[in-house]
Amino acid sequence: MISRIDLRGSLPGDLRSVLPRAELDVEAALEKVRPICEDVRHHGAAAVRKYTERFDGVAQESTRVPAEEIGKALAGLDPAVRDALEEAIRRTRKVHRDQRRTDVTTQVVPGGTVTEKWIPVGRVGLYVPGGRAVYPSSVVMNVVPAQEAGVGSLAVTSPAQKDFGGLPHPTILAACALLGVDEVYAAGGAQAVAMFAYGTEECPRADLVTGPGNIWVAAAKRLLKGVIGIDSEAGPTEIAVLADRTADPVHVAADLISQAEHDVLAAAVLVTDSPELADAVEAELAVQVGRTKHGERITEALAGRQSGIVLVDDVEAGLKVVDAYAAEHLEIQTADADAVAARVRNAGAVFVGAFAPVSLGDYLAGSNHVLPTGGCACHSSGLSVQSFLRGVHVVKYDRTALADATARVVTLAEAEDLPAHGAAMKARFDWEIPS
Ligand code: HSO
Ligand code: ZN
Repeated sequence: MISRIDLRGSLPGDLRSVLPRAELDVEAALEKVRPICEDVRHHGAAAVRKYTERFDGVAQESTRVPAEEIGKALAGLDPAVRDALEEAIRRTRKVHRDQRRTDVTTQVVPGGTVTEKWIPVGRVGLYVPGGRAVYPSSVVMNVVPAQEAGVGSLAVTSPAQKDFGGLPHPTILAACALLGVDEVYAAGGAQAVAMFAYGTEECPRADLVTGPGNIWVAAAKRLLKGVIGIDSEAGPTEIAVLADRTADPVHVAADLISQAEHDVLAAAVLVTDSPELADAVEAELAVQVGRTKHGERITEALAGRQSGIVLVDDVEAGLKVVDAYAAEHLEIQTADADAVAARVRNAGAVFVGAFAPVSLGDYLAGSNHVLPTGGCACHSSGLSVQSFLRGVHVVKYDRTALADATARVVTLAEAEDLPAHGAAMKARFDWEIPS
């Protein structure tokens, strides 16, 4: 059911090309979302509502969710879910509060300083998926870092649900209430991203949109990047497990299945130097998939070309493989997992040892679960307070410090054939270059 890739012997030079990974054709989706985005740009909320009716089957009077509906959703929330969400918020806040940055002033020369000032983004739109996936946990993962960064204006959008009177799912609304978010929209897909990018009569434009979504959301983010800031495009979930013979196949199989549960396109990859573990995990997958609720979806995900068991000679080679793969989530289940994990360079988040399954990180570790997918972990980070801040350099030089810099600036400006640059310096000194 799950394919095997045998890389024992020697590793190929272009490791990535032999590793399993789904191709997500965002480019093809671009042409479909372009007219939607244009429509929202020119016709505002009416266009958003039109596509909500077309794609979500909900006719709305307004995209904005009335405040009393948010309150009602919280009142109706299962107390156990409320308790769990509150603890998730506490832990996530604790970690993200520590990510806050302080401004740093560097004295470059006497009388000349550069301060790196961290300024929160003014207004942020947070996208929370709502198709098959209803993730109040994603509300927490988006809202908490934005709040801790000090973002002043924060709006959440989530698709309108036919079964819930055209509102977003009630647990999404309840999570917003718990986080103190009162500006919520019932809109999804490309039209929601366009709503934030261009603004409508019902929703002022935002500077940045974050949060995972389906392929239409990813395509709209790609198209509108620049009009609005984006976090990442976020493809289907991925888990890679680097394990040796000391790992428990029951745990490894359960963890692979946990992320395969998200989507038929989700990726589950085991990298191991133990053929015995590979066999045991494969047997265990069959047993556990048979018992679990979303077995069909999981079977498809595990059998897909994006999933597989990769056999390597040793943990050393395994490290090379997982670095090349750059998984969204990477579990290290080996002897001396700390030492192995310390050497990982490319992963959205690393889960170390037998007691740190990805499921913990999805909900309650305190870490963020909005992470780079599709190999983007080699250049990007997951969502954090930093995602909602801009570092602005504030430059201050006094007369003496500027005088001291003038000759060199003029030289460099002339070398670039930009004499007006040099003139702007000289103008401060009666056109004389101080020696
Ligand atoms: N594993 C998903 C996040 C999630 N899991 C939400 C459960 N709910 C992407 O990191
Ligand atoms: Zn998950």
